[in-house]
Amino acid sequence: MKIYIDGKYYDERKAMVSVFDHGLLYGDGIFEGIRAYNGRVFKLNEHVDRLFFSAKAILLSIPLGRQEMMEAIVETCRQNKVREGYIRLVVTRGAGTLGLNPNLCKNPSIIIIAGKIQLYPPELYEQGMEIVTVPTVRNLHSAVNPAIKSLNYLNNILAKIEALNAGCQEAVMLNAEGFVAECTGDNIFIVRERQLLTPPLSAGTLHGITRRVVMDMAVESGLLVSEPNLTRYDLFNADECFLTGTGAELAPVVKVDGRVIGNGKPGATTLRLISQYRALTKVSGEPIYE
Ligand code: PXG
Repeated sequence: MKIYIDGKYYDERKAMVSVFDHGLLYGDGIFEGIRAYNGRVFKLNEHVDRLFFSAKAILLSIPLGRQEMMEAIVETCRQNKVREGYIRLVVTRGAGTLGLNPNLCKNPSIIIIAGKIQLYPPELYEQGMEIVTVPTVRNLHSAVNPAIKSLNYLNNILAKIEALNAGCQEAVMLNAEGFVAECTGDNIFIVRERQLLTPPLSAGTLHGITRRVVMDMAVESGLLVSEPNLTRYDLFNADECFLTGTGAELAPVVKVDGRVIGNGKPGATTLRLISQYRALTKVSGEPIYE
């Protein structure tokens, strides 16, 4: 595999960053997880936009423009002959001193890895998954804003550990007020009386790109879509529940904290949205090979 680092391609054994990089020392940096389907990079513009918004929020100056960044991503796919896969885009603060001061890190580093995706097993999409609420609360807006896709994922990793310890693959994270925020690497939706509901961004959720696509698809197919604050009670009493994310796509949920959702099987609306989403990923995106 050839890894892009700051404009050059390195064999994966030689792709290295400094131990003084603040991305490593402090989690000071940002990232994106992007998918390629059928020789196209899905929602490339949206991912690059979100990367630049994250950068702005942490006062990180990305040494490439948006267009150059998109070209670097597509070229890294070409270098690795990727048609289907997962692209990890990372921008770190760069090498500095052992102190926190980011101003001493003169050169932010850009890393692009285009490889294979680790998917949930196919049975999970047929049978649905079980998730649990965990004790670790989602970061506050006034602390590390959850809208920033930062390299500091410890909040989510702690929640993931708690879910795995409970025998589940994903965790529902609540915010400090007790409202549902999101999962560790996915946004969450419920279907109730033909309406699609998902927590508002103000509840402490990432501006998920899959979330946006699903909301747009749902509106187009005549569903009512809204973003009210949701509680665990709303999840328990939903007709259907599913998660969205670049990796998971749409993953049906059939049990939350031991409560069976709907009839305990992936719901009709969820299944319809899954097939609509899959159809879209096959035909839409930035072509890698002209
Ligand atoms: N919430 C969080 C906290 C995320 O990290 C999503 C929601 C879904 O957003 P998108 O834009 O992908 O629809 C994410 C992103 C991985 C991986 O390796 C995936 C994410 C984060 C970190 C790693 O699969 N999901």
